[in-house]
Amino acid sequence: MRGTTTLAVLAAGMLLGACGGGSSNTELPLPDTSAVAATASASALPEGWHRGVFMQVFVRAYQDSDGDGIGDLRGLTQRLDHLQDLGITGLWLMPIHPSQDGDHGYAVTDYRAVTPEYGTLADVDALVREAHARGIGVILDWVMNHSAARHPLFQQSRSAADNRWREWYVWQRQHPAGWSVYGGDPWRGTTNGSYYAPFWTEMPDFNLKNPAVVAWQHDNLRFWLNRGIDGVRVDAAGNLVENGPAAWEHQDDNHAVLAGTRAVLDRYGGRYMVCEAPSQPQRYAAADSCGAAFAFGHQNDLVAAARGDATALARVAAYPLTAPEGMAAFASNHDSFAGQRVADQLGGDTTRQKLLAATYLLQSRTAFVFYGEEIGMTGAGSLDGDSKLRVPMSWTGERGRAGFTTGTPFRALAGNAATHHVEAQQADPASLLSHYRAVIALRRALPSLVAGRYAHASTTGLAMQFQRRGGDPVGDPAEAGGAWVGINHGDTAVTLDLPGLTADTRLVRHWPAGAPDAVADGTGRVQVTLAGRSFAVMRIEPGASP
Ligand SMILES: [Ca+2]
Ligand SMILES: [Ca+2]
Repeated sequence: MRGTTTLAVLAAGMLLGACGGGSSNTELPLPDTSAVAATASASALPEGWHRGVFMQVFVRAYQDSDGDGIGDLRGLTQRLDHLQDLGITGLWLMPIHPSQDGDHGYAVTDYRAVTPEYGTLADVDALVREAHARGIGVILDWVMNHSAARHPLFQQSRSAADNRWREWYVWQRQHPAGWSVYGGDPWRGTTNGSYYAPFWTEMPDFNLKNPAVVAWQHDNLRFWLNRGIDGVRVDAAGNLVENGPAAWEHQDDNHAVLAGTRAVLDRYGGRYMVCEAPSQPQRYAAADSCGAAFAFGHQNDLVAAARGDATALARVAAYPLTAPEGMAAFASNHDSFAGQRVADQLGGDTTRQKLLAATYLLQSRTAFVFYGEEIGMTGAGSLDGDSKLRVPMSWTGERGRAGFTTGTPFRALAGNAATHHVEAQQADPASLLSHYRAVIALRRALPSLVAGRYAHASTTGLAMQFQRRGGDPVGDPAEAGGAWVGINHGDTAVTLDLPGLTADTRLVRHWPAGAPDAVADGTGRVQVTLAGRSFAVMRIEPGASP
């Protein structure tokens, strides 16, 4: 079904793209709208690879390899061992294309190229090859909703009302009235009409009702999938199609567009797609839409719970009970609307950061760590806005450079770069970095923590417990086995009754090391005591009796 739909869309796109009438302005650069056929198929990664822990990487800020002060793909490749050592099995690269913004990269000027600041296509190939060799998949940010105003397609489109690419963007001859998107007028006036650009004057929205545009974006996608890219993170998924001043977000059309994108990926196999839709994440995680989405909202509760908010903790415990399986957990990201860096929100309290990490990494099938979160990196106090969140990674205590570059960093370092960096935490078993490594290792030691059904969740004051039942690849059809997790944000010890266990169930301690195992009595009753501000993980081994 999906394949047929894609072919039909492609055919419609060729008609509109090649024979759509209108003139092109040959004084302006001509866009590359050539078709790209699928040439690669099998994934280089194991089945289900995306059920793991991703690192969200801002390439510009991760590692500079040539001393120009700007992070690049070769630098990132040099740091793959750090990521592998941490247990990371996926990378989300924020946009790597040439862009007009020169920073985050979401104002794309060429969807089939790499910004020269970051390197070359050969550097992408080398990164993917080296990542795959370490069992790490690489997904790209996918900006389907809008381009940069300087993109050749928009330069053509805005040049004249009868331009051949006019209908690739959203134009009105008369400036529409009555629109307010995120508090502003999304329409931008020109001498020959108004175009729709809700996020920034210089980021015009594509017309995704035009099948030619959708077909072209599929071509762009295949360009990267053919190179072995393992999937995409879809930017602004809630904003794809507009139907009016009261219908500019979360339109049914969005889900159809995303299902079409999903079909392009499915043609390859083993590819992952996750969507950004902050105000309706669960709808976009459905199978008829994106299939996976970031768990926006949950991150605020994770932070509030770590600060000692019992009501937020109850919401955290309950969240996975009703959320679709495709929800991808995270604690913060590159946008300040999602919150400041975790270390800033938790006042640099390492124990609170550890408990927050244990919570979302042990609750979720797929989780995303924002680069630097694993060392408690703060933002730069000297900066404002989102750039504060996107500072160079702190690798060493080197003054003014933090091991990020041999030159001058493009941006101020993290406020705590002198004290919180990888080098200082690497070999310290009590460090936050060692904690992230240990928690991710628990996911590997206990497969139910990744694949098991989330169950028996509850809170007692500031302590929460939950179980992940089944999911053991050895075979646990009755979901009798699994893992139990307890997390105590309070200062005093709490003793919890563990529900849902059968007689003589054995609880084998996996965390903390050295603590005793426990065994349920003949009625299945068992208690576990959590010290103040601590967590515990136990493997559930059913007793011999039924
Ligand atoms: Ca560089
Ligand atoms: Ca749009």
